[in-house]
Amino acid sequence: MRLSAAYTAQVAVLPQTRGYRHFALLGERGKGSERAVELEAVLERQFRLVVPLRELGDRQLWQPGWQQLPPPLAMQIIPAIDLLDGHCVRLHQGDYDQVTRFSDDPVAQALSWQSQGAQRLHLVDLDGAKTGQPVNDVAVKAITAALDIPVQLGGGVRSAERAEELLDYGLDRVILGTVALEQPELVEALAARHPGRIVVGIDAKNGKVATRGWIEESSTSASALARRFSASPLAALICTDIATDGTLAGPNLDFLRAMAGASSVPVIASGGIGSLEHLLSLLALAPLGVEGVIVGRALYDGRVDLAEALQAIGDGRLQDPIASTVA
Ligand code: AMZ
Repeated sequence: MRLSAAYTAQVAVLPQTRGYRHFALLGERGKGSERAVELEAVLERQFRLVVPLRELGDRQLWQPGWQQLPPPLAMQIIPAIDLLDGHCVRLHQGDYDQVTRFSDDPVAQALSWQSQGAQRLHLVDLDGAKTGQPVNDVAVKAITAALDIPVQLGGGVRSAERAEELLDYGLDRVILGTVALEQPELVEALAARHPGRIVVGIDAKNGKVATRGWIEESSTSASALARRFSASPLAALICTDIATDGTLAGPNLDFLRAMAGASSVPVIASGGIGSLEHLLSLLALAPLGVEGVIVGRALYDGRVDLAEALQAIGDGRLQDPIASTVA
């Protein structure tokens, strides 16, 4: 977009509009609706007005132009509901002996995250992950029916038939962990049949893939498994660092960086979020392909306020790129 020479930029700065600061425009010839159209353009969030430095000394010569801004760094924040015997729980480092129960009403909990602005919900059937059999389908179906936002589920999905049954329930995405390690070709075939709806869950203990409720450890490295799927039409890789999961100690950024580097499939980070600062620290990985983060315990115990977090790092986040891009 190029601005007509009939307009000059005024030094006065409009107070931040939709998160950006903009120069006001004065139309020297343009008046009324013509000027209003130009002003409207000024307010478009993906552009900023630039004035060549050499012209700054002489206000009459200003030839303002427009520069497209890079897309703002943002990340999807996905609240997690882990289901154990019909209740909402969190485990510490995935240990089924260290359970904190947060709610006995999973549908109410899911609706609460939705009403606080969540754009997607992450469900885990913890019984399913451990036993390979679905145990929490009543809650899963009720949540999927009650919510308007897309819902994804992992835990115990060990066959193509089961994955398709879940998609038929109305789930937006199905996550496969154990099967992705043991029968990767099954996951690839599913992804080819349902592009953008199959997710691989890579759960890593000391860099190696863990399966079956994180009870079994393999000798396959998490990044090798990520590479295995780098050309598949998967919706995402959900990458969990088991050592940090449920600890609130902060995400393992090195692990996530390695996972994002191993595959061109978008990465969703999982594990360790305990504060807004932890969420902000993930933004540095957004350009590498980390597009979302799953948050559990920190939301339940109030350390992270979902609405505040969405404003800070979500899609509609406020930021002022002028301050950070002007040299
Ligand atoms: O907390 C745990 N012990 C746990 C957990 N959260 N075990 C498995 N899972 C999740 C994985 C993945 O989303 O993060 O279950 C899913 C994998 O299940 P499966 O049955 O495909 O391996």
